Amino acid sequence: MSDGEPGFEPLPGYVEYPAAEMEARSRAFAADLQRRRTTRHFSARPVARAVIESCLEAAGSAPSGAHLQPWHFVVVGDPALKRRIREAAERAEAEFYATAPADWLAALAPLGTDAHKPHLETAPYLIAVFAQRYGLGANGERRTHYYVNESVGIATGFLLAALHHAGLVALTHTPSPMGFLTDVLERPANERPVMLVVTGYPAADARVPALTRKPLSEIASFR
Ligand code: IYR
Repeated sequence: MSDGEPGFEPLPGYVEYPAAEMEARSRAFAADLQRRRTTRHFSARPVARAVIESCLEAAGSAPSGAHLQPWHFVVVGDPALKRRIREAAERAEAEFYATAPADWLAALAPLGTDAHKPHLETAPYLIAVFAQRYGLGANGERRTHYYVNESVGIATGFLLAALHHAGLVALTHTPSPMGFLTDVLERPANERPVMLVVTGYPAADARVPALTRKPLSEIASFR
């Protein structure tokens, strides 16, 4: 198929901003994302399900290998399920913190993390991100998925940006190992758990480590 053939359509929804407006928008967006912080301190205050749905629609707009959209998001709001996930994650993390290499633990020290994960129960929603290693056709036949890690990473980035944009905070959590999520959330064998995105309002006394970000000159070069 070439792009002049049927099956293609004119670029929908594209908006060109005047140059000055483009610059101002790019600055404002960067400044808004720079305000995003990861905190482990969540309020139990409920969040409207409609907000989470919109943020997941934003995540699902991500580009993906061959447009196969190899992701699935399980939104866990049920307190009993959150408790099971917390208990399993804390078991896994207790082992991690007891056995992780010293340099890894040293790298984590400034973040103040430990095996204690009360936020997995406090926050109103845990969004479990699953990567579909392959797809399943109507008759159960396997369909190869391409660039799965990249695609799911981009979608999860969109999700984090959307949650921030909506005014929520989020914490990415990668319990190690996290195979228990497949069992607890009853996901099929073609899916692999990638991470938990814990989200909600911040606690009134939420704290974050005093971190700085690399300046532009360190993260980018122009040739
Ligand atoms: N999974 C553990 C440890 C951990 C690892 C990294 I790399 C972090 O940036 C943060 C934590 C935990 O969640 O505590």
